Order: sequence, then structure tokens, then C-alpha cells
Amino acid sequence: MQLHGKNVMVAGLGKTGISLIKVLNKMGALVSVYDGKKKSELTEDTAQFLDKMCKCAFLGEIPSEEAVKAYELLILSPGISLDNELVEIASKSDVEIIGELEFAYRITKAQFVAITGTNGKTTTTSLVGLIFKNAGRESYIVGNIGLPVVEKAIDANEDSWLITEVSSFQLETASTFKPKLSTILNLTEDHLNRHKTMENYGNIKANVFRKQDSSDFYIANADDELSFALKEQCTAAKIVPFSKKKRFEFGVFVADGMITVADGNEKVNAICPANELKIKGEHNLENALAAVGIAYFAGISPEVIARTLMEFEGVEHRLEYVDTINGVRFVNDSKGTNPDSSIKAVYAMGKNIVLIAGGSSKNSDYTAFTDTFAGRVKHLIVQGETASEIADAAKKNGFSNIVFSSGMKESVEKSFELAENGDVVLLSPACASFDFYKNFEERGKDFKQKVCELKNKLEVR
Ligand code: UMA
Repeated sequence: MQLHGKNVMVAGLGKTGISLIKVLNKMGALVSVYDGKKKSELTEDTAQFLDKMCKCAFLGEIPSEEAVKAYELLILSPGISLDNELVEIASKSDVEIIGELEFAYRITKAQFVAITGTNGKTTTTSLVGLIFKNAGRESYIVGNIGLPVVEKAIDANEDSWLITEVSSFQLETASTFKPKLSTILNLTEDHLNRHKTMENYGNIKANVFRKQDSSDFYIANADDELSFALKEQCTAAKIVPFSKKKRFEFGVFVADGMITVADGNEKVNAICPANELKIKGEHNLENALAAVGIAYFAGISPEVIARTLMEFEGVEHRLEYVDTINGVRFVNDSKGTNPDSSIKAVYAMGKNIVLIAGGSSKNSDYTAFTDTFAGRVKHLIVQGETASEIADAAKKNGFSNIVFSSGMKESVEKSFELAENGDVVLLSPACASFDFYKNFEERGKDFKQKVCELKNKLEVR
């Protein structure tokens, strides 16, 4: 992609925007930026960065049609939706509009592994990244997991692999993106405030394999009806099904307790015992099967895959053990940012749960989430913007042990008061974090901090 001397506009001045501005400057483009925030809302460092790196900054206001016409290309951060007024103006003015993932794909020489789905993306991406690293492949873990893809795409070479966690926000604007290996782990309700319908959400997810050809692989979850149905739209790539329950002549499955790959060449490889995975729960077995499919068909040896599966301990904020205080275990699942993710967390914890839930709204329905409480959740503590909505859904399901809390400190203290020896306090909000926090990481860290403060307070007494 030749952008030397060309006018390019970046939309969004978060992590992605900053990385894009750096990379575009390296490519010799004349860069401008738009962000809904006013200049007065920027940090001093960001303001100085813009002065040095950008020709123009449109802050707090959408640039005019006249101004937008001067640009060849508009690159969107994932958080900017296609409904944004700037997008409307740019498309009227025939400015090409792409997202950061698509841009990274166009400028890189590296190969992509693309991992999407409503839940399990971060765990699977981290696991695949570790397998590639242990196999001695030059690889980078990038994308929705927290590191913009462009950061590594620019300097990566033909032998490098970009192991990419991909969100629907990024796939919405991916028009030619063609990963070597892709997967959609599952599909349940999420981000409907932006994508409106499940059908639209699924079709956007299907962009992960839409441009793949017959030399590429799409790893598909045969146990997840909605995402598996999307494979009908996968016309070219080799489809590798995976399942916890079924067996295949070509696919990844569990046979006699062993995670197994049948590669269609009469070769059946038993990789490792499913019960020796360190990451627990049925959902994590699915994540592991997807990772095995990706790694195996990328040509990595079964030995390296097996060794890595048995050493991988999971990721921060995803069913992360925090501490035990007076026999009460605290578990941080701040990454539970939608109902389905938190349903899986409740199932994985089993019973005797004191659950802390609630956060900012994504127009989700909490009925299925509160359905899981019977026989598992002893007390529910609700906080944040969606507190009443979750409490109402729980009450409709006949669950009444509900406490309203004003924030994390109170939630942690209340949960400890209510918990008995042997119980688990689980933070799994089923909601985004933007009511109180910058992101789910900050929320998870705050939870861990409050648990630590509680322990210190009890030890001082
Ligand atoms: N902005 C506007 N107008 C808008 C929306 C945003 O001006 O309508 C501006 C904001 O003022 C802000 C900037 O855009 O200055 C933020 O851009 P962004 O929302 O794209 O956030 P980044 O910091 O660039 O982070 C993004 C991803 N964020 C989103 O998709 C919302 C991060 O995923 C990702 O880790 C990062 O790029 C690196 O790739 C986070 C996320 O919440 C974890 N993802 C969603 C999820 O997992 O559910 C999809």
C-alpha cells in the first residue's frame, strides 16, 4: 500500500488511533485525526503527540464535507461504528473507508491466524500464541486482546504469524482480510446495541472466513448451533469441525478421553488427555479444541501442542483465582462482559457461589443468565447501571437473595459477609464496564485490589 504524501484520516484517538498515526507517519502519509473528544479532554502527552505527528486534528466536532474531500483514505478505530456521521460524510465524498484490521492486513507480509466468537477469544488467542511460540515460530499476539494489529503488522516478515483476536467491530470493516487459519468459537447475544440483530452480528463474524481460499482453514464449532450454521457461507476454505461430543473423519474431537485430530489422510493423532488441561470447564475444552485445530493445520507437531496444552494456565480476568480469605475463595471474571460469558463462569464454578454482577448496558436480556442461579448461586450482589435490570430478571426467576451495592468496595465487603467457609465469591458482571471503569481490565484490577484491602483489614484486627 503506497501512502507516501497522501492525505489519510484516522478516526478515534484511543490505543488504535495512536498506533495508526505512528505507522502512517512511518509510511510517509500526511495524517489527520478525528475524535469525538474535545482538545481540553486530551492528556498533555496526547496533545503534544498530535502536534508532532498530525497535520490536522478534528476534535470534538465532525469535519465538514469540504474538509473530508481532501482525504484518500479514512481508517476507523474499532469503537467507531458505521453509523458515525463522519463515515456518512466520507462515503458521500468517495473517500475509501476501512478499519484498522483491514489496513494492517493490506500493509503486512505476515500470515494471519484470526480468532473470533462471542466468548473465549482471549483465552484461545493466548493459547494459540503460546503454542506457536513453543514451536519456535516468529509470532505476535495482537488485536482485540489489547495490542493494535498495525503495531506488529508493519515490521513483520513473510515468516511471521499474527495471532489475532478479532472482534465483530473489526470484522465489520474487513473487506479483503484473508487469514490463513480462522475460527468462530461460538455465537451468542452481544453488542446488539451496535449490530442490531443476531443475523447481522453473525454475518459480520462470517467475514473472518469470507475471503479465505482452498489453501486456508476455517475451524468450526460443531457443538454451537448458531456459529456452525455460518459455515454455509464458507465456500472456499477447508472446514475443520471440532466437537466435545461427536467424532469426525476430518476434524478435532475427544475420543476415549483423548483430544484427537483426524486429518483426513487416515492419520489419527491422539494429542493429550482432555482431563489434563489446566484450564477448567466445558467452554475451555472447546477453546482448547479450536486451538488444537489451528495449530495442527498450521503444521505444528502434536508433541508441542500437547506440551503447551498441559502447561497453559489461562489469562488474567478470565476465571482468575485471586485469594482465599477464611475459607472463602475469590475469583475474578471481569472479562464476563455479556450474559453468555457469565453463564459459562457460573457453570464452571459449580455451586455455593456469591455472585457480583452488573455494569454498563448493551441492551442484553438477562433471563438465561439468571436461569442458571438455581442450585448454584446463593446470593446475588448487583452494582452499576444494570443493577435493577439484573435484579428484576432474577426476581422473575424466583430468586430473591439480592443485595444492591454502590460499587466494588461495598460489593466485596458484602460478599464476604454473606459467604460461608467453602463458598466462592465470583465477580462475573455479564455487562461491560464503562459505567465505572475505562475497561474490564481496570474493573478486574479494582476487584483484586479490594479483595487485597479486605484481607489486610482482617489481618490488622
Ligand atoms: N470515539 C469517538 N467516537 C465514537 C467512539 C469512539 O470519537 O463513536 C473515540 C473515543 O473518544 C476514544 C477512541 O475513539 O478516544 C477510542 O477508540 P476505540 O473505542 O476503538 O478504542 P481503542 O482504545 O482503540 O481500543 C480498541 C478496542 N476497543 C473497542 O473495540 C471498543 C479494544 O478492544 C482493543 O483492545 C484495542 O482497540 C486494540 O485492538 C476492547 C473492547 O472492549 C477490549 N472490545 C470489544 C469487546 O471485546 O467486547 C469489542
